[in-house]
Amino acid sequence: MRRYKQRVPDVNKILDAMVGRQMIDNHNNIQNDHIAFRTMGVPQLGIQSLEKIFLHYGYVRQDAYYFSQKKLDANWYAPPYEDMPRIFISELRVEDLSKNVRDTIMSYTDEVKTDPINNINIDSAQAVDDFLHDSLWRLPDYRDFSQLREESEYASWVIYNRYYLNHYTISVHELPAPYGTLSTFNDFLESIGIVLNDSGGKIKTSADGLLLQSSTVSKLIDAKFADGRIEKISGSYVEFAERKVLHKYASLDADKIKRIHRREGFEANNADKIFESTYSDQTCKTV
Ligand code: OOG
Ligand code: NI
Repeated sequence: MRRYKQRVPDVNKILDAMVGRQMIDNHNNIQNDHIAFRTMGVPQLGIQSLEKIFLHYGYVRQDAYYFSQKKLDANWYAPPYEDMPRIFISELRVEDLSKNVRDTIMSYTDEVKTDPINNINIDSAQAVDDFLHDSLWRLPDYRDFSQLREESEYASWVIYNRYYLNHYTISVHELPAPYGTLSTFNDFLESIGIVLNDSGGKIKTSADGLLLQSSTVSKLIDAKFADGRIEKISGSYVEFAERKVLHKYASLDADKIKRIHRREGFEANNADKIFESTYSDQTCKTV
């Protein structure tokens, strides 16, 4: 979270304003619905590699999702305890890209000879933290980055940002009235100058109407490339989720409602649009 907060100034801006409006007492008072990571889908990396960390700590793999246009696969993982965030991991289907882009990606990922998770001391939280922020492959040069971005904005994001946290997610339904719905919370966010991803509308709603999500547009970071160029590229963003109570628990008293009574999991159509929080069509709105 320390590095994520440095990369995404919106996090402290939002939390400070939430304290100011007495939604929470302090920054640690929010419920983190889930966190997300992105990976390259090559044999020694990808979901099957990164998930080992979370499986080791007791997470359990749940549904898989497929995004044909974006050429992505994803999985989500349920935590061992209720107060821990869910995990969402996606991977680029490198095999489905054009030969040129595939070759460029593999010139980087081939530097990783074997699954790196097998070489870290997975029991050490510090070792895991270091691993997530270590370089897996050489720093990209700007030409390669631009070539990837033309075909897949996800590919260019991962080649530069690697396993940096892609987003964390504030649970909006936990907040006191009137902020406990995504529509009022979004209004609050915009009133403090936060720019929201509006791909598919600012609120993405699941088919059953029970999972509502919105997200900020990713912050642009100054990226230094191997050729010495410094360019502004997409970093990470913040997400907001409202999970409504399942119909069968509609008569429960508000103070009895726990996570198990609310809509679980994710929704492919929502996710498809949330990925675009780091895509140029959205990030250009902040400059
Ligand atoms: C993940 C986008 C999907 C969700 O909650 O459905 C997502 C990403 O941008 O890597 O976060
Ligand atoms: Ni998410």
